[in-house]
Amino acid sequence: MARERAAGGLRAVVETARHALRSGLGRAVPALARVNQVEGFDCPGCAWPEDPKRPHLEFCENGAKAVAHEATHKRVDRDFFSRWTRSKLLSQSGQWLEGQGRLVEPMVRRPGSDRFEPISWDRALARAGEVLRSLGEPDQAIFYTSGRTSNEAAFLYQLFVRAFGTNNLPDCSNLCHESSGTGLTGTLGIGKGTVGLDDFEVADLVLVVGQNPGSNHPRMLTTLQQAARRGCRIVSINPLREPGIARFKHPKEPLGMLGRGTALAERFVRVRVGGDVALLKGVMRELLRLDEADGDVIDHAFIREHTEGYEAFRDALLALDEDTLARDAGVSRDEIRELAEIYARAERTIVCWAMGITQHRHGVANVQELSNLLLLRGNVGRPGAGPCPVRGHSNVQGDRTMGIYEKPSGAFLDALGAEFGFEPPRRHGTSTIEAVEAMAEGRASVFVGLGGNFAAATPDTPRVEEALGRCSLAVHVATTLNRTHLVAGEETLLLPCLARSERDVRHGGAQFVTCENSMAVVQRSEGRLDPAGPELRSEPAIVAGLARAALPADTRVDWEGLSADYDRVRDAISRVIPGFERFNERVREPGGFVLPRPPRERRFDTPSGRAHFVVAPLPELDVREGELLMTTVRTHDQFNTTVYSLDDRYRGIRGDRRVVLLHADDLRDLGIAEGELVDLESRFGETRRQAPGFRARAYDVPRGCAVTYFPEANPLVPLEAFDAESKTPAYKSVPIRIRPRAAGDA
Ligand SMILES: Nc1nc2c(c(=O)[nH]1)N[C@H]1C(S)=C(S)[C@@H](COP(=O)(O)OP(=O)(O)OC[C@H]3O[C@@H](n4cnc5c(=O)[nH]c(N)nc54)[C@H](O)[C@@H]3O)O[C@H]1N2
Ligand SMILES: Nc1nc2c(c(=O)[nH]1)N[C@H]1C(S)=C(S)[C@@H](COP(=O)(O)OP(=O)(O)OC[C@H]3O[C@@H](n4cnc5c(=O)[nH]c(N)nc54)[C@H](O)[C@@H]3O)O[C@H]1N2
Ligand SMILES: [Mo]
Repeated sequence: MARERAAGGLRAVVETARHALRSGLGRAVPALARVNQVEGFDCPGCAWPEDPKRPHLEFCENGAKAVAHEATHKRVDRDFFSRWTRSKLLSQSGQWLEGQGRLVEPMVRRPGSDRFEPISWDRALARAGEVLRSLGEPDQAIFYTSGRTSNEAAFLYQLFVRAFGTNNLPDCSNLCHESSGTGLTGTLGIGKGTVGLDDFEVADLVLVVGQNPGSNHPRMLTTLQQAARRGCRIVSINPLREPGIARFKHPKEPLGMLGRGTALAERFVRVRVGGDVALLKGVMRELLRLDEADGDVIDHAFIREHTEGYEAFRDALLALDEDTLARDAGVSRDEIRELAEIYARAERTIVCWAMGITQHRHGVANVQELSNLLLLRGNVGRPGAGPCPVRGHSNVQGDRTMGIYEKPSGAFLDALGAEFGFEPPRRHGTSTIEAVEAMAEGRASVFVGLGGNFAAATPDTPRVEEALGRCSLAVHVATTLNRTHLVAGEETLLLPCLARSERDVRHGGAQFVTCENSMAVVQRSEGRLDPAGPELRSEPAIVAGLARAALPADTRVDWEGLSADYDRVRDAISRVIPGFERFNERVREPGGFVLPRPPRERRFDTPSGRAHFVVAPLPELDVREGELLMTTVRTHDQFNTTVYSLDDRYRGIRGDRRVVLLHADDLRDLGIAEGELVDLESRFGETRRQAPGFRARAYDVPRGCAVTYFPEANPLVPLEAFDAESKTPAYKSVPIRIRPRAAGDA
């Protein structure tokens, strides 16, 4: 199957239309017209910002799929559940479950029962409250959040959870950019990126590291296209030469569909999986040499004035051996030298990164090396330069800003307690990985999920499913059916909520919510479609209902009032969270407002007030003879655990997601034929995990590496393999062995 030469183009338009048709055009088309419009709703896809200068161009093929998926005409209602018991549903794939349509009424599965039955909202909420109140300790409950949740729902949720008495607020960020937050807080004193779209208008180099924007942030291609047309250089650092960032045809430009499209990345540095620290150290060592030779490469004035730790950093770097670095990076010394020269010549550099950087046991080290790289040339706090961790879910960054965090700061808790007249708990709560451990060990017995698909998104699928299954109760606030809803809890409550694209009318009238994108812009989002069913409730209303059922009646929080009129939630936010002053007023201005990011003015909120150079250790990749280092990636046709089809169009792989991609020479050395069915076995220390029945495919992957898809390969990712500081799972560096299927295995 041929790979695509350019992202976007006519094919993207065809695919969009096809997907809309599958979901029933009636609801999808008006919905698409409203995505990311000033008067519309925030795209439920990724967190890339919309360009205020191009408001009518801003939706993409994959955003359209996300909208069409929630605008489907299909319904998972009581009729559906009368036909489908839990055991029958358990044998269906995740793609099939998601494809059954929208959840439209509250359902319960009672202990010991195989059936989901309808239940009224009052009784469902009362039951959740009853079980939560019966717990000996508030820490016995886990409250997970996925990143589609609005600021308003997230704020109410963390308030409820803390008033209940715990900081057990794990979220998908723990699986995603936690390494970025932890790494950047240590180096720059801020947990998010510092650049805006305007910086892309003046940058002269953009490094795209461990990211596949063609599939996962398609609107970023428009930004890169504009930059490339002005002569800005784009370099991709990635084991794969992702076709989605090689060339781009803008689907909305009159001539964009035809021709070859704009060349985006001019250079692909094919680092080996897990080799980024070695590569970046090699580049920075070369920069020191160039500076010795020509001067003017290292920004010594910036380093003197604004940073600390430079001497120790430089000395550690000089002590490293260049050949070792090149070998660990899996690239030649010449390539390292050339990359260093490109960077040294660029006046203004932006570094973008995503999961290829964060999801390693050395995820924080990766992020800190990127920060070191920027600091060396003073590429922080001036136009056209800076770090740009590209977020995943559309409001994952906002959820964290709202306090969805297991390790909240004292200042945040003080402000929250003062606003609502209670003493929030100070003990840290569980991250996502720690939540699995707590459930597995019986320390936690209630799981509440505000969106997401915990069982499929986390590592070590069978172990996580077992841990979830040990809970006495699971409560899921969700739009569509997924595996977690089936495996969690002896008793299960399914609470169906409105989707982002749907109208939300409360007692206080029509409501809008707000989201924060990857560049810290806070904007309003107002759903316009008719709700998928009359019983659906908004996330803020459901959270308020849970709070009223679970908390003692005498709390000072006016849950009813807050969830009736989201302006009241925003007023509370404006008093609790810095940067949200006059929230209601400013968010009503077109384009919303931008949250402060002090490093833009070279102010660093670290103990010393300076940015830090960090000496990150060179990771020891634990790969033995005969093993490959596996990374797991998304295809072009999924949104995380929601799989739309079995195709991965840009990479030219169709009709199968249970594949393992490796270099043709590795295939040959292993004695495996192209297309052969193989079993995979991963190793952590001496423990092994198996996943049977993957099809081996030759692909342009660096030698010694293997690529599989998320979530099919998650049973191979060990729960214990995570970054020590950020607890981000090492989804992108798992040592595996590949074996031909034993004779007799079908
Ligand atoms: N359509 C769509 N959009 C999405 C999503 C989706 O599933 N579908 N998911 C959303 C979410 S939550 C997120 S977090 C983002 C994810 O967006 P991305 O981070 O772009 O997604 P991934 O496919 O996980 O992997 C990114 C890239 O990392 C590379 N890579 C793998 N290992 C390494 C390594 O060791 N080093 C380097 N340098 N690169 C490596 C892979 O080849 C791949 O190109 O997208 C968001 N947007
Ligand atoms: N192997 C491997 N595993 C990974 C990754 C990887 O790269 N490799 N990436 C990780 C990353 S970056 C992330 S972010 C996580 C994602 O982890 P999650 O965020 O937990 O997973 P999603 O698949 O995004 O969740 C999909 C579900 O959310 C629900 N949903 C959708 N829209 C809404 C809504 O508006 N409201 C509510 N309440 N529910 C809604 C639907 O029921 C849907 O089934 O996965 C992680 N897992
Ligand atoms: Mo993510």
